[in-house]
Amino acid sequence: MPVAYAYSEELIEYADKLPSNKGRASRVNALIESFGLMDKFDGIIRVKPCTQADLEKYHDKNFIKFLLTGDDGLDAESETEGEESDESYEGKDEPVSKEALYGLHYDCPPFDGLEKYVKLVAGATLQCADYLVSLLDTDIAQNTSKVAINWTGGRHHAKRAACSGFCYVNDINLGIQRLRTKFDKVLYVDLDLHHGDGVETAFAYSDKVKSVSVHRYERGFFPGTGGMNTTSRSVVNIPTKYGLSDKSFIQIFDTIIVAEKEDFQPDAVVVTTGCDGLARDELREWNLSFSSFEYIIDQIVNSWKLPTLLLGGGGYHTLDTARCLAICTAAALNVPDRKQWVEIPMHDYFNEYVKDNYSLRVESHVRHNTPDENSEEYLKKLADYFEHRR
Ligand code: TV7
Ligand code: CA
Ligand code: ZN
Repeated sequence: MPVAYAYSEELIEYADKLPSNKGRASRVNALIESFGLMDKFDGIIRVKPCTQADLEKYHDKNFIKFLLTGDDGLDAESETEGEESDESYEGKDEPVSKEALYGLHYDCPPFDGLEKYVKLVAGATLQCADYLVSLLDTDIAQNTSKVAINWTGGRHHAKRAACSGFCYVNDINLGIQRLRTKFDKVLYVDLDLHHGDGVETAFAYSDKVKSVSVHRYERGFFPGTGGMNTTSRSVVNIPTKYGLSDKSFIQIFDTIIVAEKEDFQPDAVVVTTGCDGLARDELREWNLSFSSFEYIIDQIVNSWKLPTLLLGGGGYHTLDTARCLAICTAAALNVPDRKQWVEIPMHDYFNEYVKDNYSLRVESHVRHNTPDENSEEYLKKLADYFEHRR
């Protein structure tokens, strides 16, 4: 069961600088190491930065130039509303800053090391895709799992010419494009709490990429897209309400997501494993434990057995995200003794786990007093809607 893991000291060093997830990459990686999983991988993908040209395969050239250097080389006038005549703005037109134009503010501020960060994170996903592309047809035909993992990837909100929602470049779209050089049909599954709008937009008109996102959906909830009726042939949006439980998440997977996969018959799969739906996440929206992620990753990897690219995503309780992704890694590797793991092994960040008595399994921390607003009737309504569409 070949499972490859994207890693380099540089990747972890720079991924750690992401303002929304400072220090997360090193904690995730160190926990995976501490469970002895490094020796179980079929290969370690030694991640190197990708090139500017690689990023331009999906992104706008001027946007990338600005992101990497702080200057897009264009005359500011041509990007403000300067195209229209001045009179139409009655003399009070505010020039739009380049930062605002490219979304490089608020949720996505520039930071030290940004250029290296985007080249490494996108490079990691591209190298993972290359690993799957270079599998021999005889390997692919084998009845075994075939996986590449980049837990620093999964930047699903980034657009062709703009950063959005903590995402600077869309490594997922680059990875899907690369996979498509060998695999005809690619299924994208987005388990992050938020709607995978950047991936949906990129492939909305392609019959070869089907994008399935389950997410929190409510007026005012970021990014605001992904309603059920925005579903089309290659886009499946599964909107959910507050307090989603493991039982409901698994039910959505077993009914809707599995059926959409059967219908599409993909040749490869890409998964965004955002952990911001966990019960103790800062965002406090869904109410999930690690066990639903473990179950879903195990099903996708070890039951579907298609070439699979596993990516990260959100996750704002750093130590629970590390726990969850370590368990998902063990599930992908099909490590049977993971069921017996109860304690955090001694490692560099061991002391940070003191609050939970150094325990791994903190499943009991689901919010027991929080109702799952996704009622049986609501889940039935969703399942019926998608079934009738197929
Ligand atoms: C994939 N929610 C990314 C999810 C991106 C969510 C948002 C914040 C947030 C930003 C902060 C901050 C925050 C505690 C939470 C409408 C706004 C409101 C910026 C201040 N604390 C992923 C993006 C989402 C920034 N954005 O899917 C600095 O929460 O709701 C919004 C947009 C306008 C901009 N302002 C927030 O998980 C990786 N942001 C603290 C400091
Ligand atoms: Ca999602
Ligand atoms: Zn998210």
